[in-house]
Amino acid sequence: MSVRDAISGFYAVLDRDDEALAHALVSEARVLQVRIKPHGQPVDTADLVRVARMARRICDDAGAALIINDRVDVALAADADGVHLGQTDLPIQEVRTLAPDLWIGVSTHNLAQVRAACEAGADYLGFGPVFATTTKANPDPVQGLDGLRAAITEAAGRPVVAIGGITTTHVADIYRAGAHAICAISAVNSAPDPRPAARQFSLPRTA
Ligand code: 3NM
Repeated sequence: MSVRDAISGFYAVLDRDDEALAHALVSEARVLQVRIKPHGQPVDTADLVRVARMARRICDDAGAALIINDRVDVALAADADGVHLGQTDLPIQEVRTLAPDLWIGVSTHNLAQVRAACEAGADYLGFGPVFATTTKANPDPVQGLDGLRAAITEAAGRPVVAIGGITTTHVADIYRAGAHAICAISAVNSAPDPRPAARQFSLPRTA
């Protein structure tokens, strides 16, 4: 699968060690990111690798791509397809040297960061928070749909994942803005039944 095929529609995030949740998420997504930070705190590396390998197996069965948040070492240990970097993680060039085969996604929160990530060769971008979020510790300022549209223009065709406070009421507006994918963590992972919740964030099919 190419990064462009993966970053399309619902971008799922596994935020806890929960095999049933992983199954539900990949049934509605082409990509699953492992991001486990309870209360904003990182977990033990050994635990993270165990969860990442569980996710790898489930992604393989479902034909989904696996991306690990922040940690290149864990991405390599779990044979992931990619790593997702924050603004304070290893620079893209360093990750390319260490792991030339990994896709690299970068979290961006303003146009300058979008420009820098594109110039450094990111394979895809996260952009947000589009709306207010309580999931991330110390989120950046809300960017709104106008900010998202500007980021997509700046990204010049590179896949953009909209993130931050996104609920089902925003889906049409976000795809209309030109986003390639939507990441919604609390709206899906905290739903009583995550699978139908996830389905609502998929790209609308053109008949
Ligand atoms: N990154 P929810 S916002 C992990 O702005 C993350 O880059 C963000 O969770 C960013 O869908 C965010 O529950 C949290 O708001 C997204």
